Amino acid sequence: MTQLVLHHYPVSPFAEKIRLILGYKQLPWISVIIPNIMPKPDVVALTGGYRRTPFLQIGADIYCDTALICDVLEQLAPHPTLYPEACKGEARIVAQWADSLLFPVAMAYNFQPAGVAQVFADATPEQIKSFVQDRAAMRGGAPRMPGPDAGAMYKSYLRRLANMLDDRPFLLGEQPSVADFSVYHPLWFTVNKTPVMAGILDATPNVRTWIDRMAKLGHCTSQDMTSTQALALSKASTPAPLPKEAFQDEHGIALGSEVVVVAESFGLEPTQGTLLAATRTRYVLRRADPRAGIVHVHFPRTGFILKKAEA
Ligand SMILES: N[C@@H](CCC(=O)N[C@@H](CS)C(=O)NCC(=O)O)C(=O)O
Repeated sequence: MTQLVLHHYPVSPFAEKIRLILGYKQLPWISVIIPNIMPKPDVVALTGGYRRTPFLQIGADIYCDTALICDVLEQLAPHPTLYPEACKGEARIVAQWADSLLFPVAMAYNFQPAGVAQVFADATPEQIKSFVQDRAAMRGGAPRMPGPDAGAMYKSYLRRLANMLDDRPFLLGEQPSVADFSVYHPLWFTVNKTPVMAGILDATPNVRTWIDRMAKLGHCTSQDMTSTQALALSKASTPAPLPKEAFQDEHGIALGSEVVVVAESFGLEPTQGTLLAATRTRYVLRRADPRAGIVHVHFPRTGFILKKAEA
């Protein structure tokens, strides 16, 4: 039985996307709680640099980015599907819209002073300062969208979602798809982590009902593991056979080259390793770490940049 180890922390919206998919697919999982700001030495030992949350570990294979994690979970457990045949293109497109456009708007709205006070109710001023500095560095110093502008955009987005839900229980039909999980996670944050901001949903009651419908999918069951145990698991494991799909060379970089993969935005910590596979949809890098052993780190092509490592 494949052991699915999710590295995450409770308030992470993108982690909630994956926790709920594990619930939908009824896949039991192992929970490793990771820090929400740098430094993350045990994370980086496994990923080689990538620091975003969540990532999935299966033995000595590390899967970065929730879009790729969705594909991995779909391969392991195709039913119920995240990509219903009738809407598989729309499902991925709406999911990408939600992860890249709805999410930052919702979070800029949620992180207005009243929401911040709720999220950080138990934090010290130093912890709040460290969090703010960490996220500003992740954005490359770019300011967060102003709250009132984010609020106006969030309202428009919620109206569009309400229109989609007028005549169906889920965004694209009778069953949930990956689109529902990507739209859900920022709204989950509004309702559950910054409830003082949740009045914005009053104008779209069918979105509220849909949130409740999604929440009922649950998280299946999980067991705790420490990050030290996760590193030992990786070291004791052998990476899975490589994907069989053909090599797709877009860069003039041969397999076996030393490369660097970095996200195209937000969290630009590079992962360096040997390029083992570059399929239509993903890269696989091999790296060696004293604590994690030989690890294969997987990235989706979408949202990531591949370069030859500097000699
Ligand atoms: N495109 C990424 C986005 C992940 C992301 O931005 N996650 C946030 C947390 S919800 C993050 O990494 N924050 C910084 C951190 O946890 O260190 C994905 O789909 O996995």
